[in-house]
Amino acid sequence: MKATPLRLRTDSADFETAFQARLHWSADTDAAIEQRVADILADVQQRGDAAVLEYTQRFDGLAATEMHALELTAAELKAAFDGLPDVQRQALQAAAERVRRYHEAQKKASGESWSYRDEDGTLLGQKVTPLDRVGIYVPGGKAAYPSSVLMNAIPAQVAGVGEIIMVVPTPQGAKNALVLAAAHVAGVHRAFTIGGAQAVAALAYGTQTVPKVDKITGPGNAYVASAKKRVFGTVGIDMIAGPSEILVLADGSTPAEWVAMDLFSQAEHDELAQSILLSPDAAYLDAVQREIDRLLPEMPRAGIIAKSLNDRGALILTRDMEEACAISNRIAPEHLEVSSQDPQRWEPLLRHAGAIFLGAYTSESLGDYCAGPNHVLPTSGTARFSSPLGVYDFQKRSSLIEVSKAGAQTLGRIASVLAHGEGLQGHARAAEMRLKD
Ligand code: HSO
Ligand code: ZN
Repeated sequence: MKATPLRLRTDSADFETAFQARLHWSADTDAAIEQRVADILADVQQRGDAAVLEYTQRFDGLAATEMHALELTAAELKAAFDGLPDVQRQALQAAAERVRRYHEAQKKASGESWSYRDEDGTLLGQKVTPLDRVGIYVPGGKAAYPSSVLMNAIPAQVAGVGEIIMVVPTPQGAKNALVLAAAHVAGVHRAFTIGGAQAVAALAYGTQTVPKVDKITGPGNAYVASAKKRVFGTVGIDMIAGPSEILVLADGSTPAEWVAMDLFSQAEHDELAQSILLSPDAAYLDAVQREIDRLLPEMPRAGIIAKSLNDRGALILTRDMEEACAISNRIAPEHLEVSSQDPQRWEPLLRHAGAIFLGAYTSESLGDYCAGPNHVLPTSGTARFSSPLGVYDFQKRSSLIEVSKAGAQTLGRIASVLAHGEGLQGHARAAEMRLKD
């Protein structure tokens, strides 16, 4: 098996066309899936638990006559944690602590209420409150990631969400001990072994047993993504994540095998994942290709890696590092590694990326598990306008206004003029009544 990412050079005449073609992919929405999801949502909305139980039996082969049988108790989550080998328990806890610390800093920096007073005593401010209840979707199949449980639940917990409800499908009843243990560590309050569009519907509308939540976060397959899109508006959602992406900017100073493995690390997630290397050093691109050839046969997921690199990967020769930075900004990758001796020099030039990993030692994979920042990141160029999942996704803001008697005079005059301009007498008079004569 061979993995040969497309070789491009920015100084060639056909670069633009080839580059655009490589970036392009279609997240085609399948009309049949859309219809099935719409039917499931309507059914769960109408029949509640009974519908969820039927779909769970049909799709996951899990028979239960009442929803409580599909609830994982706190004791069960704790038992899963206690039953892990020491190393796994410690790693999970260490990761959780680091993720918690990072999100606490995030809350301190931008997630607190604030207010100020005008000279006339009028108080203006913003009150930050956590959401009452959120649902976290955890995939159960080949992409069951305990690390994602931490990344979704911990920011919710740090935000102060009252109740965190996890759903995770367990086809044929097969539970993933690490996922349950992560739920325990991350402070999940209730958990149900349900999945798919039926779980999203249960969370969005509520059933006799599953409480209705205010927001649903977490990744899932095409059915889950479609269901999340449809219930948006009834509840909040985080984002619809596309396949993983990594872009490495390399000045040639990092061992080529490190970079080859970093490209593999995202390629192994998904055949549609995208791994791109940009460097002004042609010999270095050759060296990385040699390491790809050498290392690929060692990889258990070689098939997925090869398909991802062959279909969507690229090794791009740039004129210099500045040009590499400019191209990276155009791509706005989910993960951006600056594999350079002098990463601080390039960082100011980098504007659009979900997460930026600086220097040869900062493997993206450390960020996936335990560095601290969230690994739920904007993909497919959406880093141009959106941010990592964070404490702010589990909070909302209310404006606070307390107008003093003196303030009512100044504001009343302004409001009255503008209200008359809009032809709204009620508004104008409400303001005027508070003006002293
Ligand atoms: N890199 C993934 C997250 C993840 N990696 C979970 C390993 N486990 C997000 O793009
Ligand atoms: Zn990953």
